[in-house]
This record gives sequence, structure tokens and C-alpha cells, in this order.
Amino acid sequence: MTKALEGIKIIDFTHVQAGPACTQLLAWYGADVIKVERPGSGDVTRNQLRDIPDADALYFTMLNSNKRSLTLNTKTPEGKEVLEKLIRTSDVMVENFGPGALDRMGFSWDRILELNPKMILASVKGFSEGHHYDDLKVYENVAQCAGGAASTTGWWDGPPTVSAAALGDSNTGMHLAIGILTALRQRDVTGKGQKVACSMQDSVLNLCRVKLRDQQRLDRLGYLEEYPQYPHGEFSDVVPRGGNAGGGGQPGWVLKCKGWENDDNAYIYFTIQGHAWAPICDAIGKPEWKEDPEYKTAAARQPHIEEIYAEIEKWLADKTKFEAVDILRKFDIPCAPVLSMKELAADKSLRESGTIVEVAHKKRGKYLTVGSPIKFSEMDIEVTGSPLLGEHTDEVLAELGYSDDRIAAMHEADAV
Ligand code: CAO
Repeated sequence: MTKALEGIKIIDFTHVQAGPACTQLLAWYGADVIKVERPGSGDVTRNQLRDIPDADALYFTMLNSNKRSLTLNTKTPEGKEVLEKLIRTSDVMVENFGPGALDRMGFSWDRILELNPKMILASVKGFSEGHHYDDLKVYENVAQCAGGAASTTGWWDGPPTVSAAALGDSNTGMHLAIGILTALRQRDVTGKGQKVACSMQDSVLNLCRVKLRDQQRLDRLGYLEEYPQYPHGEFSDVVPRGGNAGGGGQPGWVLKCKGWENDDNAYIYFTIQGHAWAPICDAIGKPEWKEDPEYKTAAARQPHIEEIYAEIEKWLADKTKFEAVDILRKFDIPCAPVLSMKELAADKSLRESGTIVEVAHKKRGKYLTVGSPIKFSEMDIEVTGSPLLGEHTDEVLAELGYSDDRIAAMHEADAV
């Protein structure tokens, strides 16, 4: 079976998480992704948070599968020459260096276009070009703070809180992947390359758009009916942090199940979907609430929402999170157990679907990684181990037409 992106050659000039997450996705779908790394050290994540001495860290292996690794010192004349050849023969170059680094290296957009007018140059930066912070270097949590996630996450009486989900890094990489595929499609029509840029702030904000919705509602109404602050608490003039409240039109909360005293994740998320009120009453043994005017409508329930959650928790007290979900699913109630990473790693369905896969690595042995979250009916996705530093250097140089002697000389000069 052919892969959708077979024949697309990508210079992967990325590091840490945002860029590598993007190029890994494209590699899964068949692109030839050549990761360009500094000789000797490579992507900084190879060494960060190591769990096995002398073996690439999971931080690296889980973001760089299905790629080839080429070491290249692009600040040497030989390194620049190799990069130029790569640019001439590739379709896409992806980078997430600090602002201005590519220009300082001698590869401005104008120069890249001169080398290859069909090139798609895809960049991640912390802030978009022209933004008053566009000179800043940015990591995940910085982006979550700048993009509105932190100010709207956590508890109202606590500080702004960042999410464990990589909203700044991997999320921006996913946005960039969409941009690259869009530019490739446009190039099919126009024959021209282009620059594609994603900022981490913008990508976080894109996922926080419901909070911008809420800011405008708050400006108009002075309250937000789905937040825990309503109707008994106070609102200021900014969107508050809402704890675990449902962010849509359905109230919801994380509720304790049997064993919560000793298990940090013995909880379910329970959603009170408006039209499922009758089944909820049946499921939790409160049939009398179905027609009670104090509970019958969403508006009537809101002032009692804490009491309703407390009642559901009483019902949950003798049920594990899995038992509870097995009962509630029969009533069509949107809910799920709160799953720990340990539970997810062992989850049979996730293994069967290829969402969690075990792959082999030359030094580490086997490790778990997250496979493609996108499934295709006409394409199998095989996740392979990440490359060792420089594993494919000679192979790529030979493909570019370099002789064995020239390759040996480049090694000698520490250019590769
Ligand atoms: N050969 C020679 N030099 C190389 C090289 C290579 N193969 N690869 C990188 N370099 C050089 C760059 O040219 C740059 O040199 P100068 O600063 O002298 O021009 C230098 O290495 C490092 O660049 P950097 O600014 O990207 O690195 P940093 O560690 O200081 O910053 C980060 C890291 C992530 C904060 C910054 O890259 C950044 O802000 N990136 C954009 C936003 C982003 O993607 N952040 C998310 C990272 S995931 O959490």
C-alpha cells in the first residue's frame, strides 16, 4: 500500500517539540523526513530527561519516529553547501529556531526561493511576525500563558494554571502540518512555493476560542451561566477560571468514585446533557427529579448544581469509575473514567487501534509511543523507531551526489 505523502522530501530543521511533532506526523504518512542536526549534540531532547544512560531520551524518540538523521554543521562552508543542495532537491523545509536564526545562518526566505522557487518554508515561532513580542524565544508554558489558556485554566481562588497537554508545542506543530499540506495543494495548482508560519500564541488561542466567546458574553451580560461562579458567586470583567466546569452548553464536573480516598484518579467526568435529564434521574435513582419544576429545566437546575453533583457522588460511592461508566453508558450519558497514564499505556483498545504502539530502538530496545491519532481506510501507518544521531548522514550525502572521499573529508572537517 502506498503512503499518501510518498515522494515528498522534507528538510526537518526542527528541535524540541513543536517542529518535530509536525514533521513526525508527515513522516508517518509517507514523507521522506530528513532531520538535520548539529554534529556531536543533535536535537537537545536527545539528552533531556534521560532514563537510560547513553541512549536517546524518550523525549526525543517519541517525537522523531519514521525520520532519517543527517548531521550537518550549517555554519561551515561545507555544511552550507550540503544544505543548499538539500534545498534544491526538497519540497518542504520545516524549522522552529529562535527568531532570526535562519537569516543569521544565511538562509533567508529570499535566498531559499532563489535556490528553489517551489520550496515551502514552514516555521514555528512563539509570536507571529510583526507582533510586538516577535523577538521572544518561547517554550510550551510561555505560549499557554500568552495564548489565553493559563488565565482560563485552574481554580478561581488559585493562580493561572498551565495544562499538561502540549497546547503550545505539539498543537502548533499540528497547525503547521495543516499549513504545509495546504501549501502543497496550492503548489500543485500554481507551481509556486510559499512561506507558512504558525505562532504558538495563535495556535493556543485558536484552541481557546470558546474563552474569547465567553469574554464577549461576559462583556454583554455580566455573568456566564455555565461557570461555577453562577449564580451564587461574583464575576469580574474578565473570563474567570472555571475549575472542571463544562465549557459548552452542558454543565459537567469531575466526580468522586469508590476508592477516591486512596486513588488520585478514581473519578469520572459526568456531563448533564440537557435532553438526557430523565435518563440521568433514572440512572442515579432520583426519578422524582424528572418532573420537579426545581430540577426539570437546565435554568432551574443551575442554582442546585452543586447539590446535584453531590447526589450523583452519593450514587457513585460504591462504584468504581469503570463500573459507573458501564452503568451510565446504558443511559446514553456522556461520561468517561479519568484515566491515568499507566491505565492508558495498558489499554487494550488503544493498542489494537495503533494509538499506543511499541516500537524498537537500536539502543533503547522497545519503548511505547503515541501513534497516529488520525486513522485512514486506505493507508496503514507503521511507526518505526527514531534514528540515532547522524545514522543516515552518509546515505543522504551519497543521495545528493557526494563521493565517498568527499564524505570522508566532510567528517574529517567536522562539517557533518
Ligand atoms: N548547525 C549549526 N548551527 C545550528 C544548527 C546546525 N545544524 N542547528 C541550529 N543551529 C544554531 C542556530 O543557527 C542558532 O544560532 P544563532 O543563535 O547563533 O543564530 C542556534 O543554533 C540556536 O538557535 P535557537 O535560538 O533556536 O536555540 P535556543 O536553544 O536558544 O532556543 C527555543 C530554543 C525553542 C526557545 C527557540 O528555538 C525558539 O524560540 N523557537 C521558536 C519557538 C518554538 O518552536 N518553541 C518551542 C520549542 S518546543 O518546546
